[in-house]
Amino acid sequence: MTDSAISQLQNRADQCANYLLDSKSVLCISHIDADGLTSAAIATQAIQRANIPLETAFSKRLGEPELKQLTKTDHETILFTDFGSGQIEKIIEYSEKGNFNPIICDHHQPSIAPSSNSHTLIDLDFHLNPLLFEIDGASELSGAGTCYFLARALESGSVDNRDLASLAVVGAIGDMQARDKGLIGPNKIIAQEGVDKGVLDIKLDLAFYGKQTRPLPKLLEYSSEFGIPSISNNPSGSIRFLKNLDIDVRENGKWKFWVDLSHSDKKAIVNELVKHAISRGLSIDKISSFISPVYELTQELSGTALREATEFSTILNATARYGRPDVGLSICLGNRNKSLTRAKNLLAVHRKNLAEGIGLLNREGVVMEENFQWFHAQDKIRDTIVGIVAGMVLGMDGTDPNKPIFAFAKTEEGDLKVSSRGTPILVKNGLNLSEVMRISAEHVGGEGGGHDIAAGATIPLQTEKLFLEQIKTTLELQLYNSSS
Ligand SMILES: [Mn+2]
Repeated sequence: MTDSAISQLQNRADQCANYLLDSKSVLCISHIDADGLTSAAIATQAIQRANIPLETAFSKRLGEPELKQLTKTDHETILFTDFGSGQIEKIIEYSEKGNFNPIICDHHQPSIAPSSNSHTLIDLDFHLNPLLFEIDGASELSGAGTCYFLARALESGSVDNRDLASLAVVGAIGDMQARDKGLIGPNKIIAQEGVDKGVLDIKLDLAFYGKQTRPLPKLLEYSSEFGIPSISNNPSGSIRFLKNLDIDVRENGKWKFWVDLSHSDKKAIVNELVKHAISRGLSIDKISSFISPVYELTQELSGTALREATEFSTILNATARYGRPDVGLSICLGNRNKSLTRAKNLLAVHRKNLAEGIGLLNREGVVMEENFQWFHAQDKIRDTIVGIVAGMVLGMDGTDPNKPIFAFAKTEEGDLKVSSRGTPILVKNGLNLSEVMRISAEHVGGEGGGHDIAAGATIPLQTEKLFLEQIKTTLELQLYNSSS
């Protein structure tokens, strides 16, 4: 990322903003995950502050039927957020026929012209996407972050949209864009603007998930991604570790939460965790990842699920992926009470489903191929969360951390959802899952795309075998080309 890349992105954002400001009314349509919800929330607030009439809607996918439906809109302009780039060829077709005026604000890989072999990205005047300016859409800028650039470009008079930076950070974290050292690239710039505006706090802290809402033993037990012997996935081991500490980890007969601890107690626990991990032979890389930048939303109460970006993004996934994006959007727009109660109920269901999905994988395992691994959940894991499960099991016992993973699940619509996840090292070696999914899906009459490190597809039932064969061929080409 260079300064000129940022200013090119800003110029394109200005172009899109001017187009929006000239529109009589706008329909904002967005994707149904944490990044899609925060994208819509940022765009919605910025457009409202610019006094442009607006309606906000969500869609699980953006295929031919959904685009056809959108031609019926009465709104002058359609703003696609967190999707649209992968469907840009079709969107341009509709636009040229005069069906609607599109603006796309996305960070997924744009579809490539089928006639050419070159990798020139299809472009249109009102297409805002970091990949057009050599900014990585998988790690440096999320859909919400892209919308944040649009929001800044929409400012006029006394309007200051920097308060929306906290939502942009939640979106980036929800799309797994943070690395060991935190957010990078334009995401990092946005986070700093949030700090300057007073809506965000960035501090080095324990990287474990659940510091706000999990009692200490659960916080330690659920640290599976760190793989700490006799603590991770070990309830009695976690309690034993805490009881051996020389600090008060309980109060009035109840376990404390991480956020309730004093600074010196936190430090003591981290020191003991590090000592414990060293004595059990955990790698230095793993141990140093215990501590990372943590993003807190200063407007939210400490000890609530909305205080930390990681937990906030989980709440949003729990609404949108269960058919209630309206609840997640409402929370992003600042509504609490009813919306939050609903979201917490959905979160309990989401957690149960994730645990069941992982349990299923532990029992049944994955099918190991030469250059990838896969599993078929049939209808035992919801199609909207099968990708999250795939990401969580990649690297766990029984899977190979050096091969991409593909997961199938049946959808309510009567076709198959395929989700895939890779690793940064695989991407460095040539893996581009967006391309794998697009080519393999088109091969069997479906559609697919996304990022190099994570992508999805929808394909007809009973085409798994052909699809898997195409994955194998495409992967061989990608990994062969990079090694030659
Ligand atoms: Mn996204």
